[in-house]
Amino acid sequence: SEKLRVPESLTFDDVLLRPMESRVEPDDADVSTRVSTNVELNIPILSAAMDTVTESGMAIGMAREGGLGVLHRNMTIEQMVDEISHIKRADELVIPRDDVVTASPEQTVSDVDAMMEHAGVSGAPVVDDEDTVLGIISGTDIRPYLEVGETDAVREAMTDEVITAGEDVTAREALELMYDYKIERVPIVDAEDHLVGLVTMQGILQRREHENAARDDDGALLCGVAVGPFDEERAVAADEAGADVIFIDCAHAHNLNVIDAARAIAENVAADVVVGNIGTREAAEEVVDFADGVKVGIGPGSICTTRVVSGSGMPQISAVAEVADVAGPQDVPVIADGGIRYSGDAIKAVAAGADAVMLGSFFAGTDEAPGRVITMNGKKYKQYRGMGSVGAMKSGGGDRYLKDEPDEEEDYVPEGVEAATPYKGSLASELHQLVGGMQSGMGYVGAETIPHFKEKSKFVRVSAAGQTEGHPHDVMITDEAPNYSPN
Ligand code: RVP
Repeated sequence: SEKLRVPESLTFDDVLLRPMESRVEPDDADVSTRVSTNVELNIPILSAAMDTVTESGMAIGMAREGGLGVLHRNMTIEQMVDEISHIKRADELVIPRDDVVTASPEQTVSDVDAMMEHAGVSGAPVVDDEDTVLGIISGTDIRPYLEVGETDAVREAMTDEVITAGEDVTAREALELMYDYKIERVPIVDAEDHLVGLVTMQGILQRREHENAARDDDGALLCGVAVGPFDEERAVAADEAGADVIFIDCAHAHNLNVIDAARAIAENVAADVVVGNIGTREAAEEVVDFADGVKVGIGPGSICTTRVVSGSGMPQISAVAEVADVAGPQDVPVIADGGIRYSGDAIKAVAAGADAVMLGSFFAGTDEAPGRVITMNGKKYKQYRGMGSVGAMKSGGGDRYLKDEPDEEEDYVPEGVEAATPYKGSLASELHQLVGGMQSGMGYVGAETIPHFKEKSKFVRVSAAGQTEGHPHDVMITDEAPNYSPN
């Protein structure tokens, strides 16, 4: 039958990168990339828009390492706006006035000590009712209570020859002041000496530590946000709050109602708009004319049951390759979303045509993911659930999979499961392994940049026997490797 003449489609384990002549050392491989038309990253990695993966803590961690976190949408618009501003302000040079903890000259020393401890700061500008800076008080001025009594006024204990700077101060100038005067914080004042902000040594050092961070033109960390296709209000709010990339978050973006709604959102926001998920050439053709990026993945996710429940899906390597065939020539970046277990899978997705990859389970076990560590049988885990699972849909994410939410729990037809994933520690060490493995793949292919790698790399087909050969075999692993665990 004609019906049974079906094209073959492939996924990660079906292929390997063909090793090629190379002079590229993995460390020298440049992994910077574009995630959407106007947004560049220093590593080609995104964390998934899932309520057990990406809130502001993860997004800050991802951007500091050069990638991008995409905030999930199981939260109110107000919470989303707060989360965006938290990310945007995380690495700010000048802490704005409203966020600066200040003391008043009449407060007692013990009172201000308690206040600073509560706020987690070790010093505070002292201001009068008009916000004029009178001095600065720090832990060392008061902590030992050597020269001042607990009930003395701050006025007695503070340093009143305070070094301040103007609003246009640069990090270098602030640092010079700190070294010259042996101080750790510089209040920022306007022409009338009114407090408008604060620069701290800790803040400057933190920025220096993350040289590879993904930042916007103002130096703030990049931030991605997921919105439902029919939630233009959320998209506009995210845009106004400073989101750099808005992800239209849908399990089947080739739904033409979704495409119409996504197009309207793209016309009404300044941020880049990435449309997904899709998995075919035909779907790509519908969106490349207005999307700033496309996201690929129908059913590859570790917690996803879409293929089992609906009988529909596209093995991920084929899906990425099909979409890239259409998006590549239009210069629209492609993101491969879901199914990545190892760094090798990530770089195979790039070889298939992706500019960046998105992962959920890989990051759900890190400290930066929301949720607490649970212990089962003496092993540590964190919760990880599909956004199409009953639990996640009940907390508001249902319209990724359904248009109308049912009233009764048994009325849900979930396309995801609720699970646990091994606890992994810090995001930075996970990313180190992931990016290092991808660079290693670029070394085997002899490509120094992601665009060159995409063009040059070739696949070989792997049989079931070849698959077995590729994993550790005929041995018992005695020490766990940081980047490998048997499935
Ligand atoms: P993985 O990295 O394999 O854990 O996959 C994460 C991806 O799975 C997400 O970015 C999303 O596209 C998809 N997902 C999220 N929830 C569900 C579901 O419930 N089916 N799928």
